[in-house]
Amino acid sequence: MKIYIKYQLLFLLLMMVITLNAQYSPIDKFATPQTKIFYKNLVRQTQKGFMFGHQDDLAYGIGWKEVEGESDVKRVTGQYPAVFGWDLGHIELDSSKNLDGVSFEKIKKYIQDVHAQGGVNTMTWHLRNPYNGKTAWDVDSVVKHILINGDKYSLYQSWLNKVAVFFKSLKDENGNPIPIIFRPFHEHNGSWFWWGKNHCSPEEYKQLYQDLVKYMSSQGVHNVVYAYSTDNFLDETDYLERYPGNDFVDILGFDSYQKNAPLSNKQFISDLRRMLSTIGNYGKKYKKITAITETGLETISESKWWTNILLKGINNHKISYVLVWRNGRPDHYYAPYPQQISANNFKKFTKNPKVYLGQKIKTSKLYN
Ligand code: BMA
Repeated sequence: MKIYIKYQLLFLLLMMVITLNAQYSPIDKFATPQTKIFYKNLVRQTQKGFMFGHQDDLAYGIGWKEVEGESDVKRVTGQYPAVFGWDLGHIELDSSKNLDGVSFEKIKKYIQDVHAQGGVNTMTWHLRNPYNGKTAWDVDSVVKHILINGDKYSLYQSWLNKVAVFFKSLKDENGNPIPIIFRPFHEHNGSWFWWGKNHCSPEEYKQLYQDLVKYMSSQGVHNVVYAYSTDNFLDETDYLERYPGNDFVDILGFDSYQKNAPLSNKQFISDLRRMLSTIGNYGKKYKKITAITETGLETISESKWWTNILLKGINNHKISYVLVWRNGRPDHYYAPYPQQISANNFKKFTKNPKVYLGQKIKTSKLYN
C-alpha cells in the first residue's frame, strides 16, 4: 500500500513536470532547440527568483567607456548583472554604431560573452521614422505606410531584414544560434515614439507587431523570444488594448520609471504591485512569463531605493527579470557606481536570496 502511494505521488509529480513543460513554449513553432530550452528554463527560474538586468552594462558606465571586462554593476557588487539590454537603433542606417554610440560588432561580442557566462540578452530597437528618416521620437504618422502593401513597406522591410541578419549572426562557440529576447515597439501606449498611441490605431499597432514576428520567422530567425511591453497602464483592458495576441508574445512586460522621489515613493511601490498583479494574472492564465522590462529612478536620489522601493514593489510577484536603464551620463544613469549614494543599498539588494545576478544565474544553467 505504502509503495503504491509512493508510485502514485511520483507519477503525479512527473505529470506536473510534463504539463508545465507542455504548456510553456515559445510562440515560434520553429524555435531552435536551444531557444525552447532557454524559454522553459526562464519559466523554471521564475520559481526561484528574479534576475537583475542593466542596459548597455558592458559598453560604458559613469566615467568610462569600452573598457574590457568593465561594468558599473560589477564595480559595486563584484559581479555582473544576469540580464543585459542592448539596442538596435541605427542598424537600419547600416551604421557601424547604434544610436548611443555602441558598435554593433561589440554588441555581438557582448551578447556572445553574456551567453557564455550563462546570462540573458534582451534587445530593443529605437528605429528611425521610416517615413522621413528622422528619429524614433519623430511622430509624423508612419505606421499605416509601413504595413504590408503600404507605400513605405519595402523600405521598412529592408530595415527588418538587417535586424534578421543580425539575429541570425548571433552564434555561440559551437556555431549554435544564441537565444535572445526581443522587445520591439515598446512603450507604445505612450505617444513619444512614432509607433505610439496617438500615431496609429490599435489594429494598426497589432498588425505592425504581428508582421514583424511573421517576417522574422519567414527569414529563418528562430532564436528569438518576443516581449510585449507597455509603459505604465491602468488595468488589464488598458494593458491589452494593443496586444498582438497570445500567438505573438512570449513575455508580458511593462516599463515604469519613478519620477518625483521621494514624494512618489509609496505611489511607485503600489503602482508596481498593481501592474505586476495584472500581468501576473494574465500570464498565469495564458502561460506567459512576466517581467519589468525597464525601470529606474534617474540618478538614484533615494539612498535605499533598491530594498525600500524596488524590492518592495516586486517582492510578492514571480517575475522573470527587472532591467534598469543605461548609465549614459552623470545626469542620466540608473545603476549605481562606486560611491554613488545608493551603492551600499544596492549591494544589500543583490544579496537578497530572490535576486539573481551573474554568479547565481550561472548555476541556474538557463541554456542546458
Ligand atoms: C532613452 C535615453 C536616450 C537613449 C535611448 C535609447 O531612454 O537613454 O538617451 O538614446 O533611451 O537607448
